[in-house]
Amino acid sequence: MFDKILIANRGEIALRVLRACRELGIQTVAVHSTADADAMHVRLADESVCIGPPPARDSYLNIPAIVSACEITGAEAVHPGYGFLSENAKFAEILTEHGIKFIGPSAENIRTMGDKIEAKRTAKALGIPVVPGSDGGVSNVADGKRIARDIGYPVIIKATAGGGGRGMKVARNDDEIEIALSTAQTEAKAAFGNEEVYIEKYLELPRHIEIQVLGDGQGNAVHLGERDCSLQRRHQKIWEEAHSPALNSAQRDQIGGRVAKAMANLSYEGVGTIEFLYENGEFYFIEMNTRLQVEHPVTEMITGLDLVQEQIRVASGAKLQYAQSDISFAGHAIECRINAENAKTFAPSPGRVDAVHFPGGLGVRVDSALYAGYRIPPYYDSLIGKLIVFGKSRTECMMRLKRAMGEFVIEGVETTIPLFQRLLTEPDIIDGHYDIHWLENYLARDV
Ligand code: MV4
Repeated sequence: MFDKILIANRGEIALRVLRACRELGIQTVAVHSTADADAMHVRLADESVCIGPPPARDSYLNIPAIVSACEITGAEAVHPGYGFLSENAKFAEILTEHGIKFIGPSAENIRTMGDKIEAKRTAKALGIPVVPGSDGGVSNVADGKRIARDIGYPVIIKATAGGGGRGMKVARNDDEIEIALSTAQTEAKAAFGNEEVYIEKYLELPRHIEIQVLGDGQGNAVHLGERDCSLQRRHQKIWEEAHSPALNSAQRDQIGGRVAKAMANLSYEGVGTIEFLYENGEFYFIEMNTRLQVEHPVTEMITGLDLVQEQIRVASGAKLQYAQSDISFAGHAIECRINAENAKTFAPSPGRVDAVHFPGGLGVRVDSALYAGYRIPPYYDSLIGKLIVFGKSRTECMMRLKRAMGEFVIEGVETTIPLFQRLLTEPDIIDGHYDIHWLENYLARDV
């Protein structure tokens, strides 16, 4: 096991990793920008190193500064958290070259899944059901029309280097292909420096359901069930739950089993998430995330596993301690993302947090690095905490969530808490009847 880990992140996830390290008896090194000198993760870590000015590219994305921080402190491994360098294959390679362990999958696996066409090819070859579409990139209108007619309209055009929804264009007939293709290519070039795009059948009303996996890089892998992340606004998830209200255990076992087998065949190391669109009882692979995710706690609540400790164990060379039959699911968990934003306009609301009181009690977990007097800097994303609630059933979980949300006090900045207060009275939310477009439709009629 490692003696010392450097945490290349900030905010609640830096704290989350720090807690896992402390329980394992591992020393921690925090890194921070000048804007984060007073951050909680810096205060709680055993050591800290300032790695640059506030803009992320100069600090949290500054690879030489992070490698230097490892060398100065003698950290043997780096946990990247989520975002920032967590899916940067080059970073994983550079750490390896310096004899530092990247806590995560191989650079090769990261690179494959970062190329959305390669990811689909790999998934398909491993027996995972994918959305019907072009087998590779599409560069001209004639090919675009031929493929679209083949799979049937409507279709969606996506960037090969994309992900997270940027640069996607829907086409509903031959006439729309030309403009959709050229717009998608232009946006892909501008956003990712790569104009390659591909075509898929457009699914009109799916849910977003993702499967959590854990592998040891030695050919063993298990699935840890699914999360339903359909409630999103502009491709930002706000509410995640495990299990999905739409699945039964037979469906879960089937898709989970397939995914676990595929990851075992890849010799995948660490945690990963296979994202699907789910419509009319069928799963369609869209992307894989090769990192820990914001919403990992709902999986922890229903499995009892500490996913960050599992990441660290397999990174240190340990074999998986569990076969699939050792994994069991109990109860229901929901996570609400608390952002420092106006609950109606979603305008960021940085500034001083004057008072904080977190909810507690049975089945309530708050992952947050907030404290009274903390100044939320304007440079980073607006997530300031996550309320995660567990119950024996979804009904109990919802009752508890309502109770806990009512206890939350954050004064001095605006937060998304009022949005959740309203959502918790909506019949569709109470019943679990929602799809990927539900929230935007709700906001369009309500605001
Ligand atoms: C799709 C789709 C419909 N059909 N692909 C958006 C983000 C990216 N990860 C994939 N996305 C979508 N891909 C096909 N073939 C609809 C979306 C989509 C979406 C997906 C998940 C959650 C919210 C969404 C909101 C709008 C569009």
